[in-house]
Amino acid sequence: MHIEERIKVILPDEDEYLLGFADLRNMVDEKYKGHDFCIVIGKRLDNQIMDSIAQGPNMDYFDHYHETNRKLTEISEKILKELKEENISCILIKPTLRDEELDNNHLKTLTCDFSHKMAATRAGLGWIGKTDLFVSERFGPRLRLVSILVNHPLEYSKTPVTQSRCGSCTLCVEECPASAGNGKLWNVGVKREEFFDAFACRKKCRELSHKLLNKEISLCGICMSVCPIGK
Ligand code: B12
Repeated sequence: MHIEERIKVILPDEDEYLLGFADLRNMVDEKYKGHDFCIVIGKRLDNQIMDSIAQGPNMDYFDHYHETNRKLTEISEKILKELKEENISCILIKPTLRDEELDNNHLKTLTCDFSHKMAATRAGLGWIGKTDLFVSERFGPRLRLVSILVNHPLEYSKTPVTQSRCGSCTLCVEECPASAGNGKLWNVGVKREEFFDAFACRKKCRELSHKLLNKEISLCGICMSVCPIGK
């Protein structure tokens, strides 16, 4: 069985997960050099919980966020084991980073050295929405992502998505409490700063997390909740 097929078998439930393979040659940071191919997994978020955060985050969402990260990491570790048995060198890019894992530059740029969303568009799984969320056809933005970089070419069944499919919808832009999006449609040539203010988003996420959860973290999710795709 091909490695792609063996990875599919590891995913517990097709209704809950998206799987894609991306060619990221010339797109990964120097630090990941030689690992130019990528396995991207999206885990669907619970619809009831996502519907419940249209006005801001709650404790169910907080718990679900951690549980989803845990499940994605668990599945990724099974895949890593399979890859290592095939002598394929691999690097896991975790779903998120804890504050203590962030480098000094992060707070100045709000940018990590690897974008799961970029990997997901290159894998042909979806596009970037008007408030900078990755939007898939199947689950909309209601998912969390994890990526595994490998040094082994993969078989790509889908072509990369290079432009937004949001059309004239502006719901996430209107509902964002930070007014972080300006409504411009994304394509691969458009930089985040041209359509989305990540600093305003983070500030509002922290205000809402403090007020509604009494926690010093950056949770919100209103843009994910209001998107009509995947509801
Ligand atoms: C830093 C960070 C933040 C920052 C900055 C957010 C931002 N939009 O940049 C803050 C703290 C504000 C934040 C907030 C949130 N975050 Co956050 N965050 C991250 C993190 C750790 C890094 C993102 C990053 O480096 N951004 C830098 C910019 C440049 O890259 P980008 O945003 O990923 O997207 C650009 C590229 O992908 C590019 N692109 C896409 N395809 C292609 C193809 C080519 C060829 C090229 C050249 C470029 C390109 O287009 C995008 C716009 O320019 C990621 C995890 C990760 N490692 O990816 C999670 C992540 C983006 N966050 C996530 C979530 C869910 C949230 C929140 C909803 C909070 C919450 N959990 O309740 C909010 C919503 C933010 C929003 N609307 O975007 C999810 C998004 C899921 C989704 N459906 O999109 C991620 C992917 C975590 C995960 N594992 O699922 N986050």
